[in-house]
Amino acid sequence: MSQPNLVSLAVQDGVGVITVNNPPVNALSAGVPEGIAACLATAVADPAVQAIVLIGAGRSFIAGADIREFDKGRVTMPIGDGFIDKLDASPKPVIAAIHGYALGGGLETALGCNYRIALRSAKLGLPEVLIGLLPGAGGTQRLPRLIGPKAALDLITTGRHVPADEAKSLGIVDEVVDTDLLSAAIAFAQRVAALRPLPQISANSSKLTAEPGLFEATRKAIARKARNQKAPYNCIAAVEAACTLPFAQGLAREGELFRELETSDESRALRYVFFAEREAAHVPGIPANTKAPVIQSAAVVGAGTMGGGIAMCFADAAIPVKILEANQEALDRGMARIRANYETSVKRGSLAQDEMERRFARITPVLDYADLATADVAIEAIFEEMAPKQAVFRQLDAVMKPGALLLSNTSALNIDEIASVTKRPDVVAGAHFFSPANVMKLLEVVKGAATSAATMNTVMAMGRAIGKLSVGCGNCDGFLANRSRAPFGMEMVILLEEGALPHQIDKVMVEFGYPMGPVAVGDLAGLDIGWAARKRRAAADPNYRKQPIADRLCELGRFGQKTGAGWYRYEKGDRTPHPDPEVTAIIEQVSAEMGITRREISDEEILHRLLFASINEACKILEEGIAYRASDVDVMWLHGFGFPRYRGGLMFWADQIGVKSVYEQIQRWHQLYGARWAPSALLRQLAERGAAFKDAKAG
Ligand code: T1G
Repeated sequence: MSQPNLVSLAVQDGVGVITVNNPPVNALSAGVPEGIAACLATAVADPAVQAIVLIGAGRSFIAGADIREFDKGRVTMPIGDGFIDKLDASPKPVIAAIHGYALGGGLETALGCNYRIALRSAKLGLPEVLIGLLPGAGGTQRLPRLIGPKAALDLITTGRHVPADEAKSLGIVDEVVDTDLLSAAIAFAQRVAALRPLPQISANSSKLTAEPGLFEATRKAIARKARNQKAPYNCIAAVEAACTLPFAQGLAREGELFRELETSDESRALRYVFFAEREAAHVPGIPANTKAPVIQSAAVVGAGTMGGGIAMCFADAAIPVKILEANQEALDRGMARIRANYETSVKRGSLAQDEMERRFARITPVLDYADLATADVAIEAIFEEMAPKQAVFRQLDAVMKPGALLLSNTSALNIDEIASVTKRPDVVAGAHFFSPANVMKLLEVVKGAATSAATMNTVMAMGRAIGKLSVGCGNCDGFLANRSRAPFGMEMVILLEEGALPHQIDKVMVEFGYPMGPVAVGDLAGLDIGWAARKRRAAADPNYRKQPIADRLCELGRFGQKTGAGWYRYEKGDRTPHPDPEVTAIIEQVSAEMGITRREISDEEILHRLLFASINEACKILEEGIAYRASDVDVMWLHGFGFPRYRGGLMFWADQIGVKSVYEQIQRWHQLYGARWAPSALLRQLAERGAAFKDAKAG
């Protein structure tokens, strides 16, 4: 059923202009495909119309099918009752005029047109694989016909957005203009109005010759990244069908392969993540789209690994940044590390030399706090101890201009305690970057008791401006991320004492989808860092639960990859972890000393004990209002701890198992192991209500 306000037709100088107006991104929601088909029929029937232009109102062409409608089962294929085939069959030339985004069903719509003209700033692509689908409206059949199977496979299996100029060089668009897209499209339409035959991608198979072994090679190339996933392989199979079947049969095969994915757990999880990442931008109590002052300049205190990475984030976003250290030697070391990081990117070809120089030049090393005074934001990134951090904040409070934000990169310490040494706690907040700060996308934005809503809003926006995914939360020991992850770490220690071995735990988590096992990650990060932190905690808290196995390894100088041995043994110059019988002996020795009789532990017990422990803690964090919504926990675990994206995140995955089953299992472990498994009140309530974790909100 078409809705006039969604799609309209106006005739201008013999050209029928069909405009899609479905903000915010002109998705092909119900009524849009039908509206396009109706306007097309009118334009075709109108003798005054020689050619037709399809354009989007507002900020974009069409950004694809309406992803929300998939979960409501409202998307039927062929999408919009085959409106794209009607465009393809039009007796009058149809020109797609593209600005903003032409993605998924949007690009497929444009491929159904005879010509495509784009604004230079436009982005085009078929990103369906990123939400566990494939281009199901003819994209896998038309794009290979237009640009060849190899280039089409690249776009379809990566889901990457292609800038207009590259789209032109690939042959996807016919013309790129810099301004006034509509006039250019109408002029283009008038130029081609009489040209016949009309170029029809579906009728042209001249480019469909695939080089031998292309599809097999592509399957091999994606194997590591596409582990446990189906969509990337169905994408390849669909393009293969384009090269082996006539168009109509290829379309039918595409439809079959699409339907295999539409209701898959993988796609439901990835669609959930799509919206969870956007929802995370909203902090309760701050209306969406509340304007935030733009950060024009920044300052970082501490040029260590984190400080240097944070400074690079600002420089990469073209924001000048000053970085301060206590002495020249430390400052030089910090700047040298930053330059080395950039040089690695240049060597890898992911950064041009001149762009590197531009970015490095935006970072100014200083020794005097007074040099930081005019910056819009100052971020403290020194080692994790309260007193030195408070000393930094006293200095910043003394020198920074009024209105400047004072942020701490602490990953766990109390923001209120830090803010308490300043006269402006309302502009103090946590900005917890994840290591390496210039690579990891997550920014945990921590609201202290006195932090103002305006400060929260500005820091959230600052994170997006430097390419981060900002997720807000309240203040507690370890905030949302590390506090929810800590029980996972503790359960891992206890499982090793009870009977598991490092390679067994890592095998379980890698098979589950993690890029690397948690034990091996410890060796990568360096076991000495955790050892130092444990010694500090044990000194401060006599009841602190010791980790005798890890301590024993460190006492033997086994700090991980950097010493060639940790939980695993490493060959010189090789990062491959090799199980080490010496470690097994140490583990068995410690178990014996602890009076533990080691037992066989199943892979499922390992997986569930590690993740259920954190699910229970995440529920406590939600009920305390520290986390604003369950999906924020998921976004943090995906972008902070490498949780496999196609599983949706910790809480979404738990919902697949079911709250009741998770609760009952935790109750059994509570009986068996005591207080550390005491179920959270929220978990019990959700189980009793038969509710899902995704419905869990703060407080
Ligand atoms: N469906 C529904 N809502 C969408 C949407 C879509 N396709 N795209 C964006 N939105 C909403 C989004 O939730 C947010 O809402 C607002 O628009 C702005 O988005 C048949 C099966 C276009 C690059 O995968 O990648 O076509 O939070 O915050 O950063 O083969 O949105 O404001 O309420 O992301 O400027 C394929 C998905 C679909 C593209 C803009 N298309 N969108 O990014 O804004 S499947 C996609 C994006 C398909 C066919 C198949 C990005 C963007 P709210 P935003 P942005």
